[in-house]
Amino acid sequence: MIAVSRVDICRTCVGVNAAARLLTMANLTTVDRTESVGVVLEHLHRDGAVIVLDMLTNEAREAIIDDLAPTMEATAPGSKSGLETWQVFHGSQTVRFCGLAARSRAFVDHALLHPLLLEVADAELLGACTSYWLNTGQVMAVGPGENAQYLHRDENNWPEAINAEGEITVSCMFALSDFTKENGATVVVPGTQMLLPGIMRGFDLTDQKVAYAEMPAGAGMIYSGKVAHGAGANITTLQRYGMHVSYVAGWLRPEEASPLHVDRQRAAELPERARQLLGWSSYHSEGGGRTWLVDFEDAADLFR
Ligand SMILES: O=C(O)CCC(=O)C(=O)O
Repeated sequence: MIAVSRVDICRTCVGVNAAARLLTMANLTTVDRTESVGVVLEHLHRDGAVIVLDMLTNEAREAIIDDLAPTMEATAPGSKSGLETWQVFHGSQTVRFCGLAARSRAFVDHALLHPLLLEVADAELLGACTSYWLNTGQVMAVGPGENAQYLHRDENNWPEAINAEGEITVSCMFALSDFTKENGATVVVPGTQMLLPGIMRGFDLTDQKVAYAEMPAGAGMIYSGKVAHGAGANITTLQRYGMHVSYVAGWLRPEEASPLHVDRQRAAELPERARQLLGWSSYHSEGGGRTWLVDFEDAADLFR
């Protein structure tokens, strides 16, 4: 998840070499799902990421896996773009697909509308917007033999909108299978969320502390749009099954065009809050205009 124009910059500034991978000196904090949002935010602000156990019950996780199984089976690993930049970024052994809300009601109920994740997104994003929406819901299933992805910041999708003081995007990597250092657990560089935008050029990663988001299935890593991270290498024989969910400020264009996946009929079956997150409602700026309207009215009115 990175703007094409930033790829080369990021590769030089936070690219990871094998030596750096061995320097596992940092940790991310793991908290229970029962922990307060205040504590979750404290760790998120300090490290740029925090792992929360039991974000998904076993039942919810299995329901999502079942719903996504046909697409998982039908999707070949690797990038479909034909562009080298994206082939490198997406990874030749990684299965990726979006449109999760169209494919899985369990995704909507348990991930898109996850109460803790929405509380975190409220706290992180509502300073920069009056509402936020889904950036992307994406399967990121790292296959055996995959190389480590180069590290990047998700907010670099919107370089013109980056705000040094606050977040424009926040994410969660849900572990649909166990995440281990060996099978490609997300690599995070704690503290990099505090570096100024653009300061990463020339950044010497070997001096940094690298953490691996090792977590059991059902857990989720909530992370800042500013923290340097990327998928780890998978040296096992099994797939690491991750599911990324991110939100972005409502005045920014999301990575994924959700309403082109979730059509009006499907949207009508979903809770109102899910429809709003999926682009079936309009944006009202603070004291300013409204955008994403349908015949000058809020898109949400289509369902009233
Ligand atoms: O799969 C992961 O652990 C992270 C992948 C990632 O950050 C991305 O593709 O944008």
